[in-house]
This record gives sequence, C-alpha cells and structure tokens, in this order.
Amino acid sequence: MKIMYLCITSRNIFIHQPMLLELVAPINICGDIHGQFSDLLRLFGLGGFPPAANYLFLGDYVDRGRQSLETICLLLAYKIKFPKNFFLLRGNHECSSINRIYGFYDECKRRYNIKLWRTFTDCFNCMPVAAIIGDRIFAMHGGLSPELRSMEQVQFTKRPTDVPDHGLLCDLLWSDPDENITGWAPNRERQVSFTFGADVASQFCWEHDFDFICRAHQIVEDGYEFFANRKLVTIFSAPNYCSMFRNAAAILKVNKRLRCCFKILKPRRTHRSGNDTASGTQTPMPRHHGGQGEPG
Ligand SMILES: [Mn+2]
Repeated sequence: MKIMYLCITSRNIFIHQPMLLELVAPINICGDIHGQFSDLLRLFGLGGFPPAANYLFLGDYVDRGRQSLETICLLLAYKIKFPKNFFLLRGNHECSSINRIYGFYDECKRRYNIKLWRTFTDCFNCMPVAAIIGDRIFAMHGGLSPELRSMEQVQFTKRPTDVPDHGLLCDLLWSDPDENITGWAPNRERQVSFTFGADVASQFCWEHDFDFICRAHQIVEDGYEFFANRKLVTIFSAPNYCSMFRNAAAILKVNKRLRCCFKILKPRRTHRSGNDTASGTQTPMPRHHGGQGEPG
C-alpha cells in the first residue's frame, strides 16, 4: 500500500536527520494543522507550494479534523520529495496514546486498518522534536522544559522513542507559556508538564543567545501571538479550529536575513456561533487510572 511506503520512507529520512534540526532561512514556519486538509492547501496557496518555499511545521498534523490521513500523507510526501527543504517537527498528537483517542486511530481503522495506524506510530516515533533557524530562533511544538540546560540534551535523545509522560521530551511537546506566573508551575489545563512565565522565556533566550522562541500548540485568535516582550511567539495554522472558533491561521515567514513577517489566512464566517469558551479543544493528557473524564 502506498501510504505504508510514505511512512517507511519518511521514517528513514527522519532518523537519518538530527533530532535537533539546524536550519537556514528563508523558511516558512507553520503551527497546528489537525487534519484540516483543505485549510492546509490554502496555507500552501498563501506561502507557496513546495519547493517554491522552504517549510518547517511545528507538529500536530493529525486528530480533531476530518482529514488527518490526507494531511499527514501530503506532508510526508513533501518530506520525501524535498528532504532538505521541508521539515516536520513532532507534536504531542504524533503519539499513539494521544491519537488513539482524539481521532486519528478511528480514521485509520475506518478507512484502512489498525496496522496502518501502527505503521504511522513507528514513523512518528522517529520525528525530530526541535529546530534552530539561523542560530537565532528556537522552535518546538509545546515549549521549554525546566530540564533543558543544553542543546546537546535534545540532540542526543535516542530514537525511536515514545513521548514519555514527564521529562525533557514531554515538556518540549506539551508545555505552555503563562503570563500570570513567574518561573514554573504545573500545567493544570493539560494535566501534564508545566507552564512557564515570561521571565523563563526571556532568561532562556539570553542564556542561549536566541532572538526568540517559536512554538505552536495553543489556539490564538489572530493565528499568531507574542509573549514575553516578543521573546516567544505562538503560531497556529488551523483556521476556524474544529469549526468551533473564528480564529485566523498564520505562517511566520523568515527571510534570509532573519527578518520576520506573518502571512494570515482569515477565518471563514461560520454558521455556528463562535463559542470561544468551548472546552475540549486544548488537549489534556488522557488519564489511564481513573481520575477525570476526557473532554474532546
Ligand atoms: Mn499540541
């Protein structure tokens, strides 16, 4: 089956490229897609279809939306066709215990079979988890980790690997910034990892000599949102997320001199009333042993 070929071939490319990617500009950076395939095509329409532009995606390709398979297959196909110009980081949904629950498993089972889902898991377990662009921008899906002291820790993390429920890898894929705290706090909404204050983001950039941190993972109304006096930016690239929000989607365009601008996909007017307090769209860690129910 051709989808198996995409998984196996891209897995082989991922594992032969670094866990911590070192990329050069110009490059377009995109956030969460979550199976919104027609919106992904609109996004490429805006930023240029590969290889007209280089790309870095920050993870969360599957789950939530209706076309996870079309989405991940197109992205893996581009990875295979343009391995040195098209890059995919791992999101917290590129993890079997998460996408077993939030849609991807069901889509694989309904349209193909469970074996295909397992083959995707093998591929996701080899994806890189962070990137540095032009020595100045540090990118990941979720955020920082209190355990992250040096870039070598990321670089030397062995693959294939599942996403553990705590530690460096978990935090890079799950943590969130929080403007209401200083330092670190438990991530109550997700029930996994941490939140970190503006002080943490600023201090990290200063210590590691980065201009800013670029991450995804949270829906933001304009498609992008600054934090910590522009030392961190959130990019979200699924417009009208889950057909429940009226959020825009953004691409961060980094030119060859590392100047940045945003390209915006405006939200469609939806027939539903935008309910911005809808729950279940920010993924919590599933509880395996009793505890709370699972929204979403
Ligand atoms: Mn996420």
